[in-house]
Amino acid sequence: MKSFANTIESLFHKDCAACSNEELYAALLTYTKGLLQDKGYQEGKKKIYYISAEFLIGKLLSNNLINLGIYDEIAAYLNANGKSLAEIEEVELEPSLGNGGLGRLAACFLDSIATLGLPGDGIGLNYHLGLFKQKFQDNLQRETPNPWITAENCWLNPTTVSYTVPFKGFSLQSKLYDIDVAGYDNKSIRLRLFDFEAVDENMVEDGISFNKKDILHNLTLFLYPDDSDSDGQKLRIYQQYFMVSNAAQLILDEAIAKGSNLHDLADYAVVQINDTHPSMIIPEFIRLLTERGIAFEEACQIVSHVCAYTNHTILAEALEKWPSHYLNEVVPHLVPIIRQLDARIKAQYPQENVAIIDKNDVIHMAHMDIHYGFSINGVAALHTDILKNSELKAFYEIYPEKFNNKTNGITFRRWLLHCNHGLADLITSLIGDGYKKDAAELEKLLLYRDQESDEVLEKLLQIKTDAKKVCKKFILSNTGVEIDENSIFDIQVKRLHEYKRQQLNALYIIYKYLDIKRGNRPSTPITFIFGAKAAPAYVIAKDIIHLLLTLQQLIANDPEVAPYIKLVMVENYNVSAAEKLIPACDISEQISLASKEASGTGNMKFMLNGALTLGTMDGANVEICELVGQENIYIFGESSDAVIEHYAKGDYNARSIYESDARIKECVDFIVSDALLALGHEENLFRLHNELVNKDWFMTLLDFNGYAAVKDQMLEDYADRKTWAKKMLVNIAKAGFFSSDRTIAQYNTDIWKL
Ligand code: 26Q
Repeated sequence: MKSFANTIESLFHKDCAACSNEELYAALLTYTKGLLQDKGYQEGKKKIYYISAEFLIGKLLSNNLINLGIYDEIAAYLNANGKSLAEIEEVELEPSLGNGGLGRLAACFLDSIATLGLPGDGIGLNYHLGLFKQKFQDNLQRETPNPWITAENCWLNPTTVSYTVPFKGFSLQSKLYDIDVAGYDNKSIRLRLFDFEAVDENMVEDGISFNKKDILHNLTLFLYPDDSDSDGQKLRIYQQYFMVSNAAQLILDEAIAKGSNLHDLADYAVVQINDTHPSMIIPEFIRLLTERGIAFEEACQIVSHVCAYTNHTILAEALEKWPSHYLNEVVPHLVPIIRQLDARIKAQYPQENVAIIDKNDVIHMAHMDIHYGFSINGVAALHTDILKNSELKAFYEIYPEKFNNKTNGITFRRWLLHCNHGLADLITSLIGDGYKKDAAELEKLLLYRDQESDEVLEKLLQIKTDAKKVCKKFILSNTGVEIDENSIFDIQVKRLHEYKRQQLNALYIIYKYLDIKRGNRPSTPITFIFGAKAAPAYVIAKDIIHLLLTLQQLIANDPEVAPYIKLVMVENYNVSAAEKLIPACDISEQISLASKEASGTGNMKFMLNGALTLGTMDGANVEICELVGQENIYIFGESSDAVIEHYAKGDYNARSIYESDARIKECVDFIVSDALLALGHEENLFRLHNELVNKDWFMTLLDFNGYAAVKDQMLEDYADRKTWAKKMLVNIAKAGFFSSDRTIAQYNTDIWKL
């Protein structure tokens, strides 16, 4: 640790013990950045460019120390000097450059690309303000700006790379910043974030509002500004085009530098398009290639061998479609190219449902990706099946060979080694540390289940209790609420969306509340933990947050109920909060309406940390269930086939369930009971009540009884600690499949071929 001591000395002219946590963070950053650069970058003729509007990387310090193999050494050195690495980590601001699953997946993929030693770059935007910070006020969500870039002490490395990006009426000169991503025991790769100089952080007014039309000052100011109005949507197109034009120029430059004549671009570059947000890279490539003298037809061929598309959602409203006049106002030079791409398709496939431009002159970005990409993948087996057999059926019939599945994964460096040292150490003591590079080795843990090793099972339970104590501290500082580490931790953390059905969980809590009032007390106290941000313009999602916060208050104030159940809603749920919550979880809530959650990745993180899943047969839950077996997971709810049929027939009727089932009616009506109205807002609660009774688009009431029965069973099963611990062990042992190293290896074998 001499070299680290030298860094401290040269920066601050004093020794470690005399430094503040802020100074030590600065020293660690300088030291780590130096080591990352010294490692060098993965090189190769052909490179994967993972283009994404989001990279939800989270804090980087500890992860880098782990991947550099110096975490333990640094932690011990700091300890010896009376310092705590965990406390120093608090100094770092989290870069929340993503909304949720899609952005976090991109971050996990970078870790795995680097760890597997593949030449690759992530390409995105350097948003100055990440996803808004969430504050609770009067039981409502408030949004405030979320800055993460500090003048000094930041992971961004400025570069001299710069491109001109043409828009209607003006051009912008970009500036590229890099963040190094260390492979675990391997070289680094780069996350390349494009920005421009004139961004004005002072233009943010009260909350997170700002002038959406002032593109010359706001282009990279915010991650996904509220796009509920047309100015927001246009800003989004400005951002997307800025991202992909820079990306395309960079990719062509790098290929040429390695000897490409551009006709052979596919030998040098493969582009993974992360959902449709970067889809304009297809016409942009064609624009740049034709500018360089390549004929249009050949340019189409070249692009079709370079671009591959990943679909992350089956919700129709999330599939991007832009009226062509929007693109005309922002990037008019792309529109004739897209029209030509569309004309080629219409000539070959006259049916309207596969057209790029529909009869209303709206451009379907996903359709362009499917026609002009060579691979289309879903993110879990069920999701890919639904794409093939229903959502994208017409395309699957044209291009069956393009469709493939790549079940998502998570990086075990962050989601086990970093966030759960206790569990990682236990696993290492039992099966060695081969699992850190080959996650399939976790299956060796099954031996201890088969042997019914009391010692191992007890250790596992003790590690869970320890994690609950850490989580308890976090929740106290985050919310001011004190929770009981001996209670059952039931956790649902994810974006707030009706299809994810936080409202189903809330109805169960109401049922439990009423049941306790009637004298039926649970034998073990339960802590229901939520964390979720709602999109600023998503009214019902915000109403659900309001319900949860109001319920939290009601339960805490009720001495008859408070000893048995507690509800706590964590403020500003983000990656750092996830790292504290996931290791502490007993019951992992994965309760989306079957067919709606493309994969989920939180489900994998919880399983890896020894939580048992309570879930529907949706997304990757299906594969979790197959791996652990029915006896190690708690499944309920309508099947995806049945749900798809309900939608097709339009035969779901929430009101008839509400009227015919007394328990459901009682729970739903409690939302507008005097008790809740006394604490909450009439407008929000009545709107939500009305939504559930008269619409309930995501079929909450349909699954309520199944959910309540299985959850009750699960809470009862918790009491048999040994049997529960065996189930935990099986879940950990079977989690190896969900390593993003496996996912990335499959992308490489089947799609990228590096
Ligand atoms: C689209 C149009 C206009 C404005 C915003 C958007 C938009 C923004 C973000 C659409 C989608 C997203 C994010 C989607 C997302 O996070 N999907 C999740 O991807 C995960 C990784 O594959 C899956 O595990 C989740 O199931 C899926 O919901």
